[in-house]
Amino acid sequence: MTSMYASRMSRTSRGEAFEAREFVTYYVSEREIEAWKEIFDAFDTDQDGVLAPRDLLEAMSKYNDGYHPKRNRIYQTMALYDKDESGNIDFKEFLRMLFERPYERDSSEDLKRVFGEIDAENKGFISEDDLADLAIELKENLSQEEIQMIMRKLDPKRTGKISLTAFIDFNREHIV
Ligand SMILES: [Ca+2]
Ligand SMILES: [Ca+2]
Repeated sequence: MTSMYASRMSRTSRGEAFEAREFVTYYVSEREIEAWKEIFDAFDTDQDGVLAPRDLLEAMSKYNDGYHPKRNRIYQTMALYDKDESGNIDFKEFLRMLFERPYERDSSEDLKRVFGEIDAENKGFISEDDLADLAIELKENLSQEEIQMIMRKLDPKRTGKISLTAFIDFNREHIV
């Protein structure tokens, strides 16, 4: 009971209340993010909002019936995804670990190609309709509201167009 309550009250590493919306991108819906946050919180055994190697070791022996994975292995895996080298994995890094796709590895060339695929009509920008088509293609059940939210992030000036530059910047800053 206590731990259920604690997970509902979960916080991010910086201490502010958790907002799933902030992590929504065009390929992960709010509902999915909430589900992953629950798993993240279950792993975060000391509930400080980040995963340290100790959390993972403890969680694994707890959920895997006493199985103790190799310590080195955990450190290695964590180092791979600890992009800001803080020594632990925050929720953003955790999502990146789950959703990293080959074409999202920070390369402008790859992102240009993805941009071109989303902008199927070669308009030179991505519109709200393009995002809606993409969501259908990826079988993500994004609501109109979620799509608009992504649109607002990528097109803060509300021009109705997402430029290639904005797209690349967004992908670098977010889960990718
Ligand atoms: Ca922790
Ligand atoms: Ca980190």
